[in-house]
Amino acid sequence: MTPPKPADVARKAKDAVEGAVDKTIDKAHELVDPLAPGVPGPEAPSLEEPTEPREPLPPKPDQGTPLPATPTGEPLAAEPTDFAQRGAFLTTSSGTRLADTDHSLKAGPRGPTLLQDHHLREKMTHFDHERIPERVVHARGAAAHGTFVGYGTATPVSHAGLFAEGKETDVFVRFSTVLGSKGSADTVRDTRGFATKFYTDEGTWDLVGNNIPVFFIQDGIKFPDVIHAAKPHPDREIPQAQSAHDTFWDFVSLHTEAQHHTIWNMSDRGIPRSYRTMEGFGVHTFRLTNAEGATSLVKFHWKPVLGVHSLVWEEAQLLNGIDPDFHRRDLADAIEAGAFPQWELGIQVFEDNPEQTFDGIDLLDSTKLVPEELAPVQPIGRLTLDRNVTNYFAETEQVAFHLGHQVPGIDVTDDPLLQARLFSYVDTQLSRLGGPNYNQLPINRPHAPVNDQLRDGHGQQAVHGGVAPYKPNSMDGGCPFFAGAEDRGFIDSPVRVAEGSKVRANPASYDDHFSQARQFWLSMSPVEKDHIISAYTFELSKVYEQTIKERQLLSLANIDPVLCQEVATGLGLPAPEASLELVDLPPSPVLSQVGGEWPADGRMVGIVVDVEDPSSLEGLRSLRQAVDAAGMVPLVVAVRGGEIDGQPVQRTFAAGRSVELDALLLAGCPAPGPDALVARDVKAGGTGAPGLDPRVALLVQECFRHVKVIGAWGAGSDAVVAAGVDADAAGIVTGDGPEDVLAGVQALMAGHRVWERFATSPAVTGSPA
Ligand code: HDE
Repeated sequence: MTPPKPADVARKAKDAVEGAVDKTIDKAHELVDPLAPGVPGPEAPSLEEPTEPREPLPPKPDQGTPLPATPTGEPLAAEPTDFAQRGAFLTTSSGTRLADTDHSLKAGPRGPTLLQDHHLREKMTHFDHERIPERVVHARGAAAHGTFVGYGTATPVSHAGLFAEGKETDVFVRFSTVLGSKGSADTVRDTRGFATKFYTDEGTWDLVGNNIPVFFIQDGIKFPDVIHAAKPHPDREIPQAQSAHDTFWDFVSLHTEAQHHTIWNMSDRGIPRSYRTMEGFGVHTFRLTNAEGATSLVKFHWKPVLGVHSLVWEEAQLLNGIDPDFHRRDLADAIEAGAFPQWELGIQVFEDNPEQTFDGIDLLDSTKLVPEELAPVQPIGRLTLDRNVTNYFAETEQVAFHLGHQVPGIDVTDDPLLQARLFSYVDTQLSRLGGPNYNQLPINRPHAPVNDQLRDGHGQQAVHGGVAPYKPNSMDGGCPFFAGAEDRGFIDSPVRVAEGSKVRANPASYDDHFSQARQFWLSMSPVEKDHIISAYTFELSKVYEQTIKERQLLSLANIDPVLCQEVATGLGLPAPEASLELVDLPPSPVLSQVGGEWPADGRMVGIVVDVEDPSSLEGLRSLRQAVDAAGMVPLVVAVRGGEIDGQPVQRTFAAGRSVELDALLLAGCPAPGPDALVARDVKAGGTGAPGLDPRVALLVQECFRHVKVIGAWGAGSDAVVAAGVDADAAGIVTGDGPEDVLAGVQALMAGHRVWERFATSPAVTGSPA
């Protein structure tokens, strides 16, 4: 009998896992309201502590696990629960059933604890070692499982199997902030990581990118410097997770190659609305090889199907307190609600010429991008994230990315930033994950056979046979053997390297630090320019040293005089003249986030109801269903929790806040509730909104200020007036009933926000004040 192909076994195992999950979903949906985010689990907890022994509950319906595989990549036909706790009884780690875990073993009820208490010692020792070192950068992250499907369009430039038409590859994606500690807030101003592990059947490929297409430095040897400068000050260890402090601005103003990345951080890209609405970039130029051995240079792009969308700064700041897990929650809730986040992977393709340049742009300089207008992004596949993690530590924390995880058809270039990364990632995993066998952790296990001749070490999970882990050998029959191109071996591209003397120096092309920062500025819409001005002004106003502010203004003068003047005015400093001639590259409109239309899938829609007014509750069920059917997530907001008309109240006036929402629907005009007292809820201290609960007034005013769409009908229209916002302003949709208002709201949400409601400053529009 021919043995089954590993890929088939893997698929079968995956189907088994998904079958189990589907059954759980069905069961869950019988029991809970399927429209509510935060579905607790497949079974509601009982009020009394359960005492009847039973097996552990199955995973939640939205959760997935790493594909069950051995440490050497052999698929296992196992259930996801086979790797979780099993059996009905509490046991020691060695499987002995226990009768008690609430009391230490003592010499009498009031006596000292006995050293003999093996259970106490095991429980405490394990607990004492639960934490591992957090990542030195990108410590805070959130992740999900999914699938990548190739379009076949990359085949002319790469023979990598995962790009073949219709080929499905399991993936795991981890998003992150860079600067903050593991417990820091999600919505800080920062670059975001976008790291993807493709478990291809030709080995694992890691594409470890960011949401910004350029980097602070050109040479990896500067990485410790930029990170030391951006991390909290070593004396007081503040500020946490942000760049608004002296050492960051000291570094970027002295090391001006960082200015291009910095203006991206100061733009709306630094405060994404969600991970789902972020672009991703491989940043470096990579080298692809096709079946004939011809090479091309490429840059990778992830394009979110939902469009690129950001928070406004006040929202980001409020969210840091109100919901520090905002991005993490959004990703998990969207997947749970079935609004699966999707991106298209695309490539910009350049000729692999000896200079490694394109249209005068040095492709080995990671502080430069290639405008998409010059080299269009060609779609090569689609990524869908459809399963949440089951265990944060085992999956999101233990996943180990490495740029050296390459597969045939994808190779690296000589970019000095990329070259240093090829060293750093393995090195960091050694201390983070405690030894050299981190690729054997379940989330890192390849989905391809592994025969690496690597042996022993801490945490070794494999039980290798044979006696000859060396090459050449005859003792193990010569196994393992080399794989040439015909056996899909990885062949390093035999490209010529530039000859020269050994130097610690950059090529001359790396000296241009400002032209593309200016191009970015010139590509922005007026409202985005205003945001950039206010971000620089905010950050620099937090800097104590006057000289550092002045030095950064010198850089801004070399980007744009208006930008420099406006920030200088905000800081109360004179604006310096440019020290370099400004280079006007053509604007790249695609860099702007404003002006397009995108699907509203998974966007949060608040529905304010008045529990005292029956007309407000009319059609609530069908409205929630209509919002859900439109792919969005309804959140009912009312004066008290519980249920209304059989529909769950998901936010109370006291606990809800506008910043969680993308749009607001007002189905009533609720009078001040019994807890609308400053002593109970300081938010109730807002000024006069006659007849309207002051918390609802705040909700309306904030949604208005943050240029979100607001819809109202019936008494809801009175709430708009009572809240004191301009009912005739752009993006306020009123109508006779929920259906037509929802349709109008949804149409406007395609533009993400109602930007025309913001008056932009004369400085950026060029019109007189
Ligand atoms: Fe990283 N980076 N990096 N980086 N990076 C790490 O690796 C490093 C750079 C990026 O979700 C570390 O496993 C050096 C660019 C992401 O687990 C570490 C240099 C880009 C993640 C490391 C860079 C990135 C990391 C820390 C300059 C975008 C999170 C923990 C040469 C293209 C991955 C770890 C995850 C993580 C080193 C620059 C993206 C220390 C030396 C450029 C998304 O090894």
